[in-house]
Amino acid sequence: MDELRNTYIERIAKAADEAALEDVRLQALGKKGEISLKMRELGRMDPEERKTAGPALNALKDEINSAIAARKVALEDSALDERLKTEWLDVTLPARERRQGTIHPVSQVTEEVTAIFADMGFAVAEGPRIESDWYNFDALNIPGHHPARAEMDTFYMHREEGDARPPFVLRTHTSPVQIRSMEAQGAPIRIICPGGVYRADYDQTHTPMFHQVEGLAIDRDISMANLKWVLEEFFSAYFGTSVKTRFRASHFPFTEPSAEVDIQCSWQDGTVKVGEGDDWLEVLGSGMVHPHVLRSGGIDPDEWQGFAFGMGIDRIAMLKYGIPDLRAFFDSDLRWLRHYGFSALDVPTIRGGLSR
Ligand code: 2NM
Repeated sequence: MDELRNTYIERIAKAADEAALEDVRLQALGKKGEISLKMRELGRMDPEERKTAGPALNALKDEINSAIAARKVALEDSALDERLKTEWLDVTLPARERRQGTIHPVSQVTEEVTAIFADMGFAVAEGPRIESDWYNFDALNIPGHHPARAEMDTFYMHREEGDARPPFVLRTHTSPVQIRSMEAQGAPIRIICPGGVYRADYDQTHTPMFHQVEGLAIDRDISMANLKWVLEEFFSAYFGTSVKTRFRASHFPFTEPSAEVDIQCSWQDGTVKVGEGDDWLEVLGSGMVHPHVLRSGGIDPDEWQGFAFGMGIDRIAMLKYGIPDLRAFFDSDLRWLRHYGFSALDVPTIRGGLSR
């Protein structure tokens, strides 16, 4: 028994890794291991002999199992010590750089515009980009023969021969949202409607999809004077400097009277600067909402009146942030987006600046 014990304790101590240790375990305690075989012999012993050999073999088996377990822990510890000598981590190193996306100038400017108008009591309204021709044209007092309705400017949804549904279009302006808002909430109302619009046009200064923000204020006594104040307040806040406006008489089917609005600017070396100098830049269309349009929205023009306006978001983004080419807005060029995009931390303020 002592010989057996010494043999295996020594082999366990000499096992150099876990595989060698497992070999030793099998030699002693495996199905055909030396101690297992000895235990099988117990059956053939006489009772007196079995009384001493049985417990002794069991004790030896336990001792060998414990020795193997202890050796296993020792091997694991020394393997870990070995790894710790060569593998190490400098936790003071800076983290690996992670690429971050940017906020598109159109999104940023939409937020800026929204913040400024929200401060003047305007809510934001949104609507579908696919509209019936009633919401996009008829409701806005745009007659069937109007050039804006011609196929060349408007994207019409495809219709199979014999399809009796009314024509649907990609909205050419966000005004349908204002008709829907008038229908839904009635007067008084004060909203802006930002969003993408579509016109079949493509050159240096036109893309077939672009962005507009339109505004609408209806109450019992709203006038052009309120319009002028709201727009000057807006442009001054947006550009972060006092901006003069110039109203020129114009014509739109949905407003009467109508005015195009210019903002004060200067030209130097081919670049424009807003809020100084004595040149003018056209940026906006506006007017008093036509009685036909109020009626389309379910509002009684004998009781209510108000102003509406529309401008291009892409256009005023280019002016404020010195972006030269409109078409690049929609190219998804990552270099352009990194250059002209904004950090998610640059939160627009009502003073036209950014806060961090
Ligand atoms: C413009 C110019 C003038 C306008 C009118 C309306 C509505 F739906 F309320 F009648 N929304 N926007 C409007 C008026 C838009 O864009 C150049």
